[in-house]
Amino acid sequence: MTESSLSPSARRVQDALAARGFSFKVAELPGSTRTAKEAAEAVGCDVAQIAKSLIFKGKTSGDPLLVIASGANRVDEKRLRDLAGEPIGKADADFVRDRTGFAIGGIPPLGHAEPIRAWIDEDLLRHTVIWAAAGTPNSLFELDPSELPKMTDGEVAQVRPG
Ligand code: 5CA
Repeated sequence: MTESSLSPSARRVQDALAARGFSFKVAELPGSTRTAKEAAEAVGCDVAQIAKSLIFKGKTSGDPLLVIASGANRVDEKRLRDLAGEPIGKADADFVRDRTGFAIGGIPPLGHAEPIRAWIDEDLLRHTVIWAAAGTPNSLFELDPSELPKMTDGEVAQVRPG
């Protein structure tokens, strides 16, 4: 598939990558990548190599908080509370769409409607390559996880329980 045929949301992610100086290429796939499991099946990798971009809500600030988590991990909200320095609430689908510009199932790690504070799951950095959502429920891009801090202005942290 050529770049010019990307859907508008995937195109925004491709443009955001280019604007930050990355040459990673967004691919729109024939099958669903809506969940980490489906994304892993679509590219033939381990689910731990899928970067889930999860939006939470800071209860005091009302701001979105982004956690880029390994597909194998659950996010410990107490850890996120400590990292963020405020109580954490769930983000509903409308909040996610309003603040990121993308719908759940395709939230990318960059290219959002506004800058979003981000934390990066340290477990993602164990891999040489990972895949992240690219704005739609059937698009991904392959990346070197060591580029995530520069890509998101995020901080590497333990986000899983334990
Ligand atoms: N494209 C795949 C692989 S990158 C993907 O986006 N996976 S995901 O796990 O990051 O996105 C699904 C996540 O959205 C779920 O883990 C869950 O945290 C969140 N989610 C799903 N449904 C809702 C909902 N109704 N309200 C708020 N968050 C939701």
